[in-house]
Amino acid sequence: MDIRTLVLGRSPRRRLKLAVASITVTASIAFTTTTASGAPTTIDDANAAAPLGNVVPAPVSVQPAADVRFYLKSDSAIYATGGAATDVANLLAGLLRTPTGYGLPLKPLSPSTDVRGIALMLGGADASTGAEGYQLKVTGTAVTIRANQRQGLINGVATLRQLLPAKVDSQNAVAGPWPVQGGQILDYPRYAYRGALLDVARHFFPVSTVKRYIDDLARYKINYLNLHLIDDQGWRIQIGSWPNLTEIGGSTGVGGMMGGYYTMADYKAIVAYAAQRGITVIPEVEGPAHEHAALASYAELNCDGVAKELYVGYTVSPDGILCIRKAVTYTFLDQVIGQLAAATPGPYIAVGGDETQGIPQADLQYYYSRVTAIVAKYGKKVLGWQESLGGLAPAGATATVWMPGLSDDLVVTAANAGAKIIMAPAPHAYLDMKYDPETPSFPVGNSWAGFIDVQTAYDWRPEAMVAGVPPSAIGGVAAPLWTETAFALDHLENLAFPRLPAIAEVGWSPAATHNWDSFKVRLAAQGPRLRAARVGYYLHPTLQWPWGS
Ligand code: TNX
Repeated sequence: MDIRTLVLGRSPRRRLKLAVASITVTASIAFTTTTASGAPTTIDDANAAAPLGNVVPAPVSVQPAADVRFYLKSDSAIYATGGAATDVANLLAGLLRTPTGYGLPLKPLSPSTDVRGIALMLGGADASTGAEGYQLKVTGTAVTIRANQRQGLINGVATLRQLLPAKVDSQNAVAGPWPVQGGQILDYPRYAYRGALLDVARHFFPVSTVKRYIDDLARYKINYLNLHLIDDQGWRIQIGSWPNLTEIGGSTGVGGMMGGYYTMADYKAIVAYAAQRGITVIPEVEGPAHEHAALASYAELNCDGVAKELYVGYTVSPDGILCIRKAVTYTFLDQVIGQLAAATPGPYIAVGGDETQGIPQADLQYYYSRVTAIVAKYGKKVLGWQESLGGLAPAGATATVWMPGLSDDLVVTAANAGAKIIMAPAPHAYLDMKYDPETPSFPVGNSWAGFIDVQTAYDWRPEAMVAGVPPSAIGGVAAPLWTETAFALDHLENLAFPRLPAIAEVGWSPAATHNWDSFKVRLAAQGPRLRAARVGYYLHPTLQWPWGS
């Protein structure tokens, strides 16, 4: 597919669509006071309980009880059955104390407890909830979230936050009331892998920015974060036995800007912060391409024994390929992967493997067999990009498709032989693409995979991306945020929101609930929440954003 034709061919139609949409939005602001979903459009509505189903991603099943209301009050408590439930209760209390100004003490929960507030119960949930699902029940006196595993309680908490009025995201104490609509929700994910990727290599971002992005992701039940720690333009993780990687390789970034790196302690802090919020960090060690920063840091890693100049270009370095047949390459990878594996409780190490076109297949196979053995030695599983499927043993491998059409034969063969496939198709899921030619404004945003408006981010089916991949081989979806053109938190958030929630819904919600007309109303209702939380987002003109957005 010629990507340039696609982009140029779409733009006149898109302009027309945007023009029509902005007329509709203007009209709705002037004349409408309620939307079909009941999303708040006036100041008074913003204090109301959200309709029970007004959640992103859409839950599996919602049964509202029209006349029932729960109110969180100053004397409410948060109850938990101990252990992991108490950890999650702590997380919830931390989220609710600031906006409500209430004490919300934590109390133990037993079958005889008279609950006046919110109860988190581990165990006894419907079997359909699986490892990550939950049941949420709202009566006049209690909100009860029940799950069989910790992850399910965390997901239930993410839902409850969206059922409280939007002001629950305020950064300071605000007046109640704090109603929640009565009824029941039963919910669990369609796919076990709902990933995001943050590129901290092209431009380095401080720990505080990564934590903030983790907070943003957790709202939408994202459960994996691929931290892209290494690329041509920068090496971002301190490796004890190889200090030049960060001293030299971490000193710069795209355009020579925003160098920096994480110490192992920083990395562990990020991993722990994410884990508390239900997100498993996957460290990514690129290779054999995209390794220019390492080759600039150590002469001996180069085939000719000469260290390269640092690379600060925008695209992939043509010289960033590891010396595949040199023994020291694998001593190096063993130590890097070993140290990262020791600091990573999650099951995956991402081994990169993209943009290896031009490297002989035999070399690629040799490289992947060595790297796979190293990852396995440290007790982890490999996650690669689609090109790596030519070299990875399919059983036990997981690979991400970023460009349907690029290597479909490899993907189909591997998927049929047991590999798990994650779908992150660039024309739908690459958050670094612009929304339209002017948004975000220059210099932020790419367009090589097309412009991605909110509907394009939402309207795609993982099972239809690569013909011949059995639906059972699809492990999930991912939303990468590459940062060649993004270098501030504000850039990251305005690219990710509101498209990331769209991709999160594709990954979480049953295919049967997929409906743009319903989604766009639920998504727009996130506006006042993101605004209150001071999360940057693009007020995309095709959505009818309610009051407070
Ligand atoms: C392609 S996707 C890349 C990245 C770039 C991205 C920019 C992939 C596996 N490779 O290295 O950052 O495009 O959109």
